[in-house]
Amino acid sequence: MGNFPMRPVPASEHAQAYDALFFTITGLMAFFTVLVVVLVIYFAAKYRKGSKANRRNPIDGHLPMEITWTAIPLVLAIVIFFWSTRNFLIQRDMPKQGIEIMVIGKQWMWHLEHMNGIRENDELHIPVGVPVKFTMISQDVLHAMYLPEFRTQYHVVPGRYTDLHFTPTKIGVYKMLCAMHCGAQHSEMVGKVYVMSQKDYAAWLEKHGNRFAPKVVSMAESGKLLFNQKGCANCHNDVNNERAPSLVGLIGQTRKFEGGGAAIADRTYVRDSIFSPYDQIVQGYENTMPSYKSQLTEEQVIDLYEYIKSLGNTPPPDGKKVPYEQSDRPPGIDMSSPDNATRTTNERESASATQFHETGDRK
Ligand code: HEC
Ligand SMILES: [Cu+2]
Repeated sequence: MGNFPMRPVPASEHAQAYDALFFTITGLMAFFTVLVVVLVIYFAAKYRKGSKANRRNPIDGHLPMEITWTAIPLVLAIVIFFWSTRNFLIQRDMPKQGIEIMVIGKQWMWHLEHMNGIRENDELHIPVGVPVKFTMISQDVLHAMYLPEFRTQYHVVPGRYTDLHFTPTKIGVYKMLCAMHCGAQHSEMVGKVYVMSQKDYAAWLEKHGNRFAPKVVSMAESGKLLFNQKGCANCHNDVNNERAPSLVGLIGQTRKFEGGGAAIADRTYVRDSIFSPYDQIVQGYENTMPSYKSQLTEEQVIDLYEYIKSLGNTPPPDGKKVPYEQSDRPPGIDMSSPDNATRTTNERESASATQFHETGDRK
């Protein structure tokens, strides 16, 4: 079957499992089609009008036969059901370990980001034999990440994170396609996945895998930069203060809201908090946080999430608020960059004044 020209090379663990099921179903279909067609033709010929076939003792009921032709397909259908359900569940169950990749679909390209900050467009470099996990979101319309050689596909939706995983088993260059008709140049939304040996991958990482940028900044570091540049630090810092709750240890916590309701702070929650902060107001606070919908891209929101996640998982002290002046800057990565790490309290104060001014005319 290795060179069967009608299918893409199987290049992942799932591809083997998928093909086994696919060819079993196709084989069964072919078998029953041939069986039925041959019998129809045979009996049509044998009992055609005027033939000398023996027509005595016509049978108009045969219980064992009916049970047989009901039971066999039933058993086959049930086996196929459980087999495909098992394949599906394995495919949808994200592995704990593995390489995490952020995927942003936009008309008409794939933008991919590695956790260490390497960014790629319409190209992805990964090592063989290691699980790869995608977290995906669209910046505009519906797309679908489709990797035929890995036999996997999943929707990439605006406003919602979806995921997908595969473990490449074969070194090579494979296709990355969009399987959702997403506009005029949909057919050009094509990329390549480079599956490399562990050694080549290490060498690729060494060069930062990037021909253009001399220095790569990790996602969490870019998140921290943004956090300062966009004025988040004017309200949020390392303790719950009068202006805003601390984001230290936020990820994974259950947040209670004003007016009831609660949610676990995950990637989606952070995105919602940034893009539509008025929908859920954290208990004890007011809706003073402006929406950053028009100011931040999906990519930046992902970076901000990684930064907040990097702030550890000790939950912030409950409920207690300190005056803003007594709170400190957010901890985390030491950027030791002059314009970020060493801004004085005074500068921060004036920056926050601008921020509050700007938020005055929000809807
Ligand atoms: C003007 C002050 C202010 C600014 C600036 C601000 N926030 Fe907030 N933020 C708040 C307040 C107040 C809350 C709690 C009320 C709410 O849920 O809207 C909050 C809530 C949040 C939450 C949910 C926190 C939780 O404890 O559940 C996140 C995440 C968040 N902000 C991130 C950000 C990011 C990222 C930025 C910068 C892009 C930012 N904020 C800028 C005031 C601010
Ligand atoms: Cu698309």
